[in-house]
Amino acid sequence: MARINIASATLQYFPIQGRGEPIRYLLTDASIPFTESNDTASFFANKADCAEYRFQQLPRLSVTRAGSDGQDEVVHLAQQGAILRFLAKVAGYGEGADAWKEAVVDQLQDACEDLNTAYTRCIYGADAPALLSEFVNTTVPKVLRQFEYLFAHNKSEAGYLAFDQVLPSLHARLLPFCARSFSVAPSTTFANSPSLVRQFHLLYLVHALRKLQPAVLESYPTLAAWEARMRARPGPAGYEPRHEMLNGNANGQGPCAA
Ligand SMILES: N[C@@H](CCC(=O)N[C@@H](CS)C(=O)NCC(=O)O)C(=O)O
Repeated sequence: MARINIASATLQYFPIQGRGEPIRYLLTDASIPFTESNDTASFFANKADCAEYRFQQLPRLSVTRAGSDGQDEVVHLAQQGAILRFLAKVAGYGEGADAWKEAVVDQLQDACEDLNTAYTRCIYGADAPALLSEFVNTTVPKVLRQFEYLFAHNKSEAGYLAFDQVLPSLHARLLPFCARSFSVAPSTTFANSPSLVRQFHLLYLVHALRKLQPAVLESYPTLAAWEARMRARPGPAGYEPRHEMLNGNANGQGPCAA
């Protein structure tokens, strides 16, 4: 059993919202204090070092863990989805085991990844301005119609996707105040993969899409109600983005011409 000190969390990412933003939402929602590093020079100088940057990419989450000799060591985790799932587990976001509901929610994760990939291709591609218009007018309505259906047919009582979401466990909420470290138990303790992490991914994507098209959820009442529900959670309600820029260049920061 590895003792992880979650209060030591450092998120390294570029000084933009991007793939870091769903992680920041979750850390805030769970009241986990964290340090943010935007040291991109160090990333680019060391990214070929697999011990430091497993897949040569950011975001990266670093925490301290008690080594076998009892000494603390810093360990790094890459991949946005893995970081979100890890944080959700240690923060105690869980639901009753239901393989079907879990799979329904997993669809959202993969669909968000597809949407994010399509979005960033338009943002960073050489012909971004032309691609963005096609993206906003064709891809986004197609995907949001699919999400509207998914959410409308799998709505929890409180308006989340599939599972009702409570605040994380009391243990996690007390973490900043008393428990400076705790153990990450074997996976059986966290048999259910939490669904809220996928919803934080979508929450960020809706925010990014709204920059391109301010009325983006106007035709999707279930998604609009879901977004309001998510934004009313204590973490997101008081959330101030640390970074103004959505991504690394001027594309996509404002409304896109039809
Ligand atoms: N599958 C990865 C993708 C990460 C990714 O694309 N990171 C980009 C920034 S958003 C990056 O590190 N780019 C710099 C580089 O590749 O040198 C994840 O989900 O974390």
